[in-house]
Amino acid sequence: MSENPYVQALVEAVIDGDPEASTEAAQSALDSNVDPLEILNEGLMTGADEVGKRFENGEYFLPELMLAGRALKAAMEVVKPSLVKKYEGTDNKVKGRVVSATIQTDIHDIGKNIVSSMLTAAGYEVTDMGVDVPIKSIIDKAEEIGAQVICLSALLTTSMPFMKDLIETLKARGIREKFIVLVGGASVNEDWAKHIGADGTARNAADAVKVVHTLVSA
Ligand code: B12
Repeated sequence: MSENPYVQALVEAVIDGDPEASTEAAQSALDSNVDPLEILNEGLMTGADEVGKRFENGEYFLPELMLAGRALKAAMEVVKPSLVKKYEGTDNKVKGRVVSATIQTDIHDIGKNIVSSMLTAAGYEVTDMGVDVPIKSIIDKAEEIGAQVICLSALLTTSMPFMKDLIETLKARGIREKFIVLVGGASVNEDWAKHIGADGTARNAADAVKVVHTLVSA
């Protein structure tokens, strides 16, 4: 838990589903020189996890989840430029091509968007296909643009199996080895990544960039 009062205020603003308060808290945290990664990991994600818990407990319902989504998006707009700046390379060389998407049946995009933005800043050419993207479209796009990496996001236990289906489809088409497949999202962990035969996962966008760097340069 962050000691910074603005980061704590951000957590509260997300829990309250208040976009104005989350924007203000995120800006104040940046103005007081809090690392944007701390704002993301300990402000936005801590708030999101608490909202998730309350939803599971039956204390919150869909309207509260939607408001939390708005508060998260609003704060992310404020933090994104600083986060992205942190990852901007010094050269303009493209380090690799990435296809990123939230997998079919899932519309959560806040985490996926920040992963895409940070990979772009770090020098990758990212084709972000959006949300609820059918696995066939993701594979076709990856082939079309000659991607080295496929980044899949899923936040629902019901959408996560489509990650496995995508990998199985790559195998069936005999093209599994052409792509590094990374999976992520709140419910995804190392065990799941291993279980479905993915090449890796990461708990947050900063680690996602590190994993991509490591695997692409291996
Ligand atoms: C906001 C929210 C919503 C918003 C989403 C708005 C939007 N535009 O994205 C709305 C209201 C639309 C929504 C809808 C639903 N939601 Co919702 N939602 C959330 C909530 C509270 C926050 C998600 C979020 O944005 N987090 C903040 C971001 C920054 O974090 P993140 O997404 O995890 O991303 C980070 C990492 O995971 C990682 N990462 C993400 N993607 C990737 C990809 C790769 C390749 C890598 C390496 C890393 C990586 O990096 C990111 C940045 O650091 C979560 C709770 C939670 N703990 O996350 C529930 C949650 C995901 N939702 C849940 C549910 C149940 C639903 C609904 C089914 C509710 C309903 N009854 O309708 C619907 C499903 C809609 C659908 N078909 O997808 C459950 C899922 C439970 C489960 N295990 O299946 C959760 C976990 C809440 C809970 N605990 O019950 N939701």
